[in-house]
Formats: sequence, C-alpha cells, structure tokens
Amino acid sequence: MTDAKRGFPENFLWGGATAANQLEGAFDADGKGLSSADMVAYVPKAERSNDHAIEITSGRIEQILSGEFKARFPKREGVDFYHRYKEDIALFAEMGFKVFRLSINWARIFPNGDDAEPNEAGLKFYDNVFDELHKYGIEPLVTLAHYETPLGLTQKYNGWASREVIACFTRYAETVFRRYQDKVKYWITFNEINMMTLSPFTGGGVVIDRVENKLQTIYQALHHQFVASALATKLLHEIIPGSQMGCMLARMESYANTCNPEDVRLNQHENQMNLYFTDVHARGEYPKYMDRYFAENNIVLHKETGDDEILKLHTVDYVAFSYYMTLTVSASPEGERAQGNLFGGVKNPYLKASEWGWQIDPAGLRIMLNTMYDRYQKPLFIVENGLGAYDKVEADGSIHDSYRIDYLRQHIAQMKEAIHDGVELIGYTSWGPIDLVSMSTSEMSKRYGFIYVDLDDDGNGTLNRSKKDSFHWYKKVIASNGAEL
Ligand code: BGP
Repeated sequence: MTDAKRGFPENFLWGGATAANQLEGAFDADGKGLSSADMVAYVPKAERSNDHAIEITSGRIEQILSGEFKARFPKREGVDFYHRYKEDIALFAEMGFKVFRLSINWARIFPNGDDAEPNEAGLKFYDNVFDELHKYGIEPLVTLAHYETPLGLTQKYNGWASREVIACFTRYAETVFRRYQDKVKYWITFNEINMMTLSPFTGGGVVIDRVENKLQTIYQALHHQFVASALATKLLHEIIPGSQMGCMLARMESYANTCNPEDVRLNQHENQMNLYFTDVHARGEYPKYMDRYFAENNIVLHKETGDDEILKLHTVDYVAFSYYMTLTVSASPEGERAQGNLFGGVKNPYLKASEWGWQIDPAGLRIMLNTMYDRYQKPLFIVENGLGAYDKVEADGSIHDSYRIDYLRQHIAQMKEAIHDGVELIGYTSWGPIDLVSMSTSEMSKRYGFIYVDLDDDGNGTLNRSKKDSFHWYKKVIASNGAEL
C-alpha cells in the first residue's frame, strides 16, 4: 500500500549492494578456489576501458597462474569484509538498512565448480554473515553468480559455453538454498546477465580464443544461463516457500538521437537487444525479434527438448537491474561518441557525465521504470545505482561527498515519481555502500561508498572504515522512508 504523501511503500527495502569478489578479499582463504573475477583483477590498466569490456585469453590465464603477472600487478583483494563483516554490518545497521545485497562466491562453496562435496568453511562464512544481518533485522538479498564462475569450469568446459555447467550451477544453487532456507528469502541468479555480450569471460568464464564463432558462443552460453536460471527458480520455489527469485540486467534505456525514423528504428532495436534478456526471464520465452537477429548473424541456438517448457514454467518473481546511465543512438556515423559509456552510443548534450564518462540521467530512471513495469507487470527492484567518484579526505578525516548525495537524491526523487506513476518498486540497493574495488578499473580510487575505506590503488592503507557526509544523509533518507531527501 503506497503512502500517498511520502510516495514509498511502508515496507520498501532500502539498502546497499555489493559483490563478493569486490568486497571480501581473502581470495584464497579457507579452501576457496579461483574464479573468473580473480583473473580479471590482473588485467593491466592499459588493456582496460571504462565500459567493462575486458577480455581474457587462454595465454593470459596461463601467465597469471604461472605467477608472471602476479608479480607485476597488485591483485584485487577486496576490502577485507571476510574478516571485518561484523564491523561493516554494524555500520549498515546504523544507517538503517532493511536489506543488504551480496553475492555468494561460488568458488568458496565449490572451489572447482564441480567438486564432490561443498566446502564447509565457505558455507559457514555465509552462515555467519546472514546471522549477523538478521541480528539487526537486515534481510539478505543474495546473487548466486556475480562474475564468479569457478576457474575450474573454464579450464574443463570453457565455462558457460558448455551445457555441462548448467548441472554444476543447479547443484550449487540447491546446496545454498537448502543450507540457507531459513535465512535468505530474496535471490538473484546472474548479475547483469547481459555482461556476457560485452565480456564473455567476466559474464560466464568463456575464453573467446577457444571458440570459432564468437557470437554463436555468446548466445549459446546465454541460453545455458537462461535454462540454469529457470531451473534454479524451480528449485528455490520447491525448497523455500515464500521466497522470491529475480533476474538482473544492466538496463540501458536507449534514446534516439533525433526524430529521424532511422534513428528511431535503431533505438527500438537497441532497446530490444537489451530487453531480450528480461523478456526471456520474465515472460518465459524468447521474443520473436530475436529470430531475425539470430538468422542474420548465423546464430543457430542448440536447444534440448524441454528447454522451452522449463523457461515458460519457471519465470522470475521480480525484475532487478542496475541503472547508472542511459544510451543515445544515432544511425549516422557522425557525431561525438560517448566516451566510457557502457554500450557506447553518441554523446547526449543534455546530460553530464561522471569522471569515467558514464552519462548521468536521473529522469531516465523514471522513464526506464515505467518502460519495464509496462512490459512485465512484475515488481521491480533497483539493485545497483550510484556515482563512482574520487573522494578527498580532509585533514580532520571528514569526507564531504556532496556530489554523491546530489546524484543519489536526484535518482531517488525520480523513483518517487515512478511510484506515483503506478510502478511497483519494491526496493533500492545503491551500489557499493562501503567503498570496494571497482569492477572496470580493479582500483580503489573509483569510490561509491557511504563508508570510506582507507586503501589505495596499490593496496596500501589501514583498511579503517570512516563515515562520509553521505552516510548521515542516507540514514535520514531511510529513517524518513524517502520523505527527506
Ligand atoms: C556493475 C557491476 C558491479 C559494479 C558496478 C560499478 O556493472 O555489477 O560489479 O562494479 O557496475 O562499476 P565499476 O566498479 O566499474 O565502476
């Protein structure tokens, strides 16, 4: 029931979102295996872009494993949540979090992805984290796979390119559903499932130089993830009554650069190519427009008998997404490119961009929420949104991050408008409530947190936590259920 005066529903889930590989550290502790994210951490700066398109070759994996790269590039260690989770959760509780999004690192539970038995130490760690959250009445929201495909599955099967990985994933999912059935109600299968098209290794542990046809492999791997996601949804509903499964998309609401019908049609196509992922998850079938795309790109999906039925029967309960920017597309090759923006496009003259070139668009969030709700008529959950920025620590230790407050305030105001428009929005977890390692840069200096972590790009620092101005601001937002922005 919406409170008409304040906008947000009474039980709205306010909180923050993280990923194991960017937060926990302890990348090889207590039996954990290596994952795709652990490899990505070694990619040197010169080979990175702000748009998340990071490629890993077989040769690079060999170099990393042989130690050649370890010596030259500091490894991504997270911010030691593994040992400091009690202190961090106490700070989340102080802000009034209702929900905390984290991922279970698959390689902590099944170090090679297909081990005979799960790793008890890994299972125990998440038991402790969930217990600590419940101590403060914070609901965990768990992502099963946030770029953490066990490296063993890459070596054995080339990751999600192989259908074999579906069974490995469902076994992992069933293990954690049974173990945490009394502790976790909200789940997500794959973080930003569309990452597979930008970076198949990050999205699915797929090494592209091992395959002949890149596009064919990408869409086949995605098919395997869709089937795995539907099977996990089925298992979840059987094992934990009343639980909720969500899909998760890096949503790129796209605009046409002009009203030239060629731009408008290209824009329609861009939006369809982004929404196909949620179409499969939420409607339970491939949208018709993909048939033409597959045919024109010589992609022949291999489906097994029963796949279509599985997709149809086990759709998600809610639709979740990250929202950082919008995309503007032009059919003409002229025009200034939007440097750094995910999925490219041209520069939108009406928008400012972050220091990394991501085009900031609060009003676009309202547009996007309306688009998504019209299309799926399912509850929506914003599970990532935020501003990556350089923070300055003053002599007295304070951090005045008014730019971050402005960014979040404007986005939350648009969420309120969307709720007023009739959209069923169930929660908001801003990205990186505590500073963590950036996905695109593998550095610390691109910060998102309300909580500052004393750690620099070279891995030096005390790891001490301190509160930024935004900490106090977000606490007020939650306490007033979004009335005080
Ligand atoms: C999303 C990822 C996150 C996160 C975020 C911010 O795409 O799901 O893992 O990192 O982007 O990106 P970055 O860290 O590159 O600024």
